[in-house]
Amino acid sequence: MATMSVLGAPTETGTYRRGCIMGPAAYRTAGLIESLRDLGHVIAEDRDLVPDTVEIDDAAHAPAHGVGATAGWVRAVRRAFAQALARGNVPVLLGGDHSIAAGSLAALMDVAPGTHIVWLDAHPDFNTIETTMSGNLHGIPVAIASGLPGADLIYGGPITPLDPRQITMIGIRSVDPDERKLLKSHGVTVHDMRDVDEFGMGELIRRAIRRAVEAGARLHVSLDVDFLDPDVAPAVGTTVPGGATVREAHLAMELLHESGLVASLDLVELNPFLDERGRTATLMVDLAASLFGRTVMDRPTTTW
Ligand code: 6HN
Ligand code: MN
Ligand code: MN
Repeated sequence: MATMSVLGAPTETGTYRRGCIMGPAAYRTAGLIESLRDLGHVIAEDRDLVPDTVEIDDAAHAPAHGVGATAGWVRAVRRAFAQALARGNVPVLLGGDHSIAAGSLAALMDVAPGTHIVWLDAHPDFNTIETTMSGNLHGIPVAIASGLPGADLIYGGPITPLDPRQITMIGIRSVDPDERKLLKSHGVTVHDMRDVDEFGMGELIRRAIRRAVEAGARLHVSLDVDFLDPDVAPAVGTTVPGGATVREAHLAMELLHESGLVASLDLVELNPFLDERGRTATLMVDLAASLFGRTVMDRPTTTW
């Protein structure tokens, strides 16, 4: 059983569409805290963070927008997430848009630098402040945590960069042209939906687990709502058809749990304003419960 720090980061400055600010409240309404407690975990803290005040001239970084506000969130998240890790807690970060993962990833490199990242998303979020075409900073967290352009600006100081070879992305189906080049040149392992179709979700997750086992690394999971197919998870601004099914997502979570390596989680991009009677928030809570130990039946111990 784990001791957990549930950290809400109700931000939407990294996106173009309002509503993610309601994310943390929707997860709690959908029963996140009770679900984790029912599994035997201890919730040591459950609170929403307050962003730092950061003055940045947004106009100087166009088309990027909301730069100062996003930097303020990223810095506050980095500090709180690092503090939770340093206490030995499992941080569960509730977004908010995906820009806040720049904070959780940097915190991991501050406290547990060998950690491998399992990035479950329709998008790689590997644009830099220079390649972003939309200007939405939820498209840059992985790149800036890896020290690419935008890192100094957003973090306001040095970071220990993430080695992109520590990352496995699964579910990818929307990549920008410059982003594609960066992913290749930096050696990120990207499993697009074609890989999911061809090899199966279970095999791809097992590969990520085996890589972590070989490296002696723990795992951080970053779960973007749009990893899921929009038919089952409509509450997200950046829907892309052809995503993971409910069963594929649960299999991913259950295997990751069985690895015994998961030490932290981001739940991001939920936009409750776009939900249908809370079904997406409820599904995300069910997935988090699977990741932290809920099973239908007990299972024998798996070897990788
Ligand atoms: N997300 N690549 C697009 C952009 O605007 O840079 C989409 C980003 C989506 C962000 O998945 O969190
Ligand atoms: Mn994302
Ligand atoms: Mn996405």
